[in-house]
Amino acid sequence: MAHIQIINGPNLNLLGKRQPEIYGAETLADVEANCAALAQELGLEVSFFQSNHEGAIIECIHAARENAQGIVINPAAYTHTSVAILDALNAFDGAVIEVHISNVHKRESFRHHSYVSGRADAVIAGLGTEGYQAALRRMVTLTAG
Ligand code: CA2
Repeated sequence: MAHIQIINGPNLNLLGKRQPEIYGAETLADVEANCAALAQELGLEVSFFQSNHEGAIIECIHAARENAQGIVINPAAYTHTSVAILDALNAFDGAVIEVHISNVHKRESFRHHSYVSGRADAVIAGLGTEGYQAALRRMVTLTAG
C-alpha cells in the first residue's frame, strides 16, 4: 500500500476559522478526516503534517524520503519564497503534487510564482479543499507499480 504524506504550511491551521470567502468553511481537521476516509477507499495510507515553521516542513520532507511514495503539499506562503523547500523536494524521489485551495493566479501577482511547481508532478489550484482529494486520486496512478 502506497504511503502518501500530506503537508500543510504556515497559517493553514486557521482554515475554517478566518477568511472563509477565500479558503472556505472546512477546518484543517475536516480536510484531514475527508482525506483519511477517501484514502481508505483508494487503498492508500496517509499521514498529515502541518507546521508554521519552514525547517519543520523540510524535516518532514526528509523523513518522507524513507517512508513515503508520494507527497501532497500545500506550502502556503512558502510556495512563493522558499528555495529550501524546493531543494528538499528535489531530494525526494517519489511523486509530488502541489495543492492550493484558492486560485492563486486570480490573486495578487506575488502569488503567481511558485518555487515548488518546477518539481511538482501536478499542480492543483482553485478547487477549494476538494483539491486535496483530487490529489489523492491522482496519487493512485502516480504511485502504482
Ligand atoms: O490557496 C492556497 O492554498 C494558498 O497556498 C494559501 C496560502 C497563501 O499564502 C498562498 O498564496 C495560497 C495562505 C494560507 C493561509 O491560510 C489561512 C486560512 C484561513 C485563515 C487565514 C489563513
